[in-house]
Amino acid sequence: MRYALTSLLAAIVLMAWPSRALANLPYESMAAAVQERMESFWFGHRAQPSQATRTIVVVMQGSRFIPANMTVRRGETVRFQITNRDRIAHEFVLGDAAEQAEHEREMASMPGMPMNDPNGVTIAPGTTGNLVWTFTSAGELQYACHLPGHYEEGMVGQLTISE
Ligand SMILES: [Cu+2]
Repeated sequence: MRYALTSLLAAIVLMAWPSRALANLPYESMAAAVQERMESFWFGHRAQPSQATRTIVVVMQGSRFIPANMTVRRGETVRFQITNRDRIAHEFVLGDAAEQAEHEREMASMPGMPMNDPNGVTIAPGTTGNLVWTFTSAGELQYACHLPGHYEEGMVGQLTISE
């Protein structure tokens, strides 16, 4: 299912791209470029820790995010340093309302599936993890956990990307 979706996305990306841009690329470069495109979202893309210009500390406790809302600026590369103080795992997934709804559906249909989406991390109980993200457009996002029941019970925060 995921493979079929990935292939479909690759086809769409290739169709949407000016063909001249791809004509002279060796296969490996083309594959890497397509992969990079697919891992981009309207609000940005994953980045390397060394590129971060700011760290935001996030705590997961009682199946809630602390803080419950935050603001970043367009163009910033932020390292979210996320500590899970609970005895169960939690996710930190970036996305707009549509992306969160999609992730919620995926998790409901495949419970226990390990996260492999570039826009999120799973944090094991009692540990700290990182997600480094470059925000490329202004808008409204959420950060959310999609373990069964968590999102609907309020494990979601509001993130504003300002100009
Ligand atoms: Cu959770």
